[in-house]
Amino acid sequence: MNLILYYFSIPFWRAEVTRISLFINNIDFTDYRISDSEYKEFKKNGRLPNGMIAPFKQLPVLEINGKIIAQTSAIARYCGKISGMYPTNNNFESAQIDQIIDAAQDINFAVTLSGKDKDPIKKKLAREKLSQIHLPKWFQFLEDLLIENKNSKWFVGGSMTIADLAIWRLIGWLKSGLLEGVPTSIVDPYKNLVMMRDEIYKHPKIKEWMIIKYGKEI
Ligand SMILES: N[C@@H](CCC(=O)N[C@@H](CS)C(=O)NCC(=O)O)C(=O)O
Repeated sequence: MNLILYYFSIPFWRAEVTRISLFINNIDFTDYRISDSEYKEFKKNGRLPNGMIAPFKQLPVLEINGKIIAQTSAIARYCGKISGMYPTNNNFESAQIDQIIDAAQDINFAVTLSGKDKDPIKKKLAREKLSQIHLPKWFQFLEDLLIENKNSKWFVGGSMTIADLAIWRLIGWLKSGLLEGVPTSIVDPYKNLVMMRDEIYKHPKIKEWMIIKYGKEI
């Protein structure tokens, strides 16, 4: 199978959930990182470097044997299935994973919305609301789901799934300090989220990925 993932050269959850699920399970793929000039072209007409058109003119997209699939969640599920990080024979557990990935989409949307206002005062207020109300609410929901799964430190079942990878990388973004008005300590009160995150860092292939791609643990 020929797999090519197109995304920017950043460790953002939308791409990392897929890249890492493939990498740590030794599934060959091309990690195509779009350059600035390629993205300029892409913005004009949705054309990818391979000449094909992305269906929603958004990234990430995954090329599978010459055909294109878009949408983070669809791509993550596809790669989760082929890498063994998304169940193919347990509909309940797969729906449990879906609800986490959909929550990641909702959180991402709330963050993007809070940064949209051009007026710096309005943006500051939106980011305060995000940090003090919206993110704590979402983190508590996620924390409760982790507590509910008494079997393990993971969101679903007894092993790491694409749900854990997605939230781990989403949290990495939210606590990175790159988001104006969002403190780097934002996740600290949620002990189970922190434990899940720490557990991911113990995975030797994930350590290897970070060193190869980013030169350090991120
Ligand atoms: N619903 C899409 C959203 C993807 C998305 O917003 N991608 C951003 C980059 S992170 C993008 O391509 N933005 C350009 C645009 O929407 O025109 C998904 O889940 O993949």
